[in-house]
Amino acid sequence: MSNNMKKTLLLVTAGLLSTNVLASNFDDNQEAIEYRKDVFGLIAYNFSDMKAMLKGEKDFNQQLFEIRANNIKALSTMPWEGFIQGSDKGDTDAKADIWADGAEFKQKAQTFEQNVIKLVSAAQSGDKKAMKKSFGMTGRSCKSCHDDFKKD
Ligand code: ASC
Repeated sequence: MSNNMKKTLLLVTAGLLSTNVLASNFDDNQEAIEYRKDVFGLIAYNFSDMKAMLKGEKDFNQQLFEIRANNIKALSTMPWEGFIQGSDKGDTDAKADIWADGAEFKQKAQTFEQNVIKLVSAAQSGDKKAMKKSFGMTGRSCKSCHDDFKKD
């Protein structure tokens, strides 16, 4: 493979990491807002349950922990489709900066996706220390985006 082909392949792969925000079929802002809130809600449920297991607030169950990590991986690429142009208007905590500062938002979304991939590997390793580390990194990537782009 030529260097140019390798470069193209790399760029295409990087592009696929995040769902293309242009491809959506929502009827209006509110439908898009509800869609992304539903996805975030499922991510939050799965993440909180993992947190409870890591902190010993719930019994640690290796199989369930892996399922939770995989659920979040599947969900991690899904919210972005809901951020259609203009959907800072409606029942949402999304800041208009998301659209004004799209590259930064996309970067944070990709960092989250990448951390979640590492979280799945850590979960599969069965190594609690690795799980805690990846879990912390993932949580920080949630927070970093919320700090900039979510109204509190
Ligand atoms: C959660 C949740 C978030 C993140 C964030 C991590 O469980 O609902 O928004 O973790 O608090 O810092």
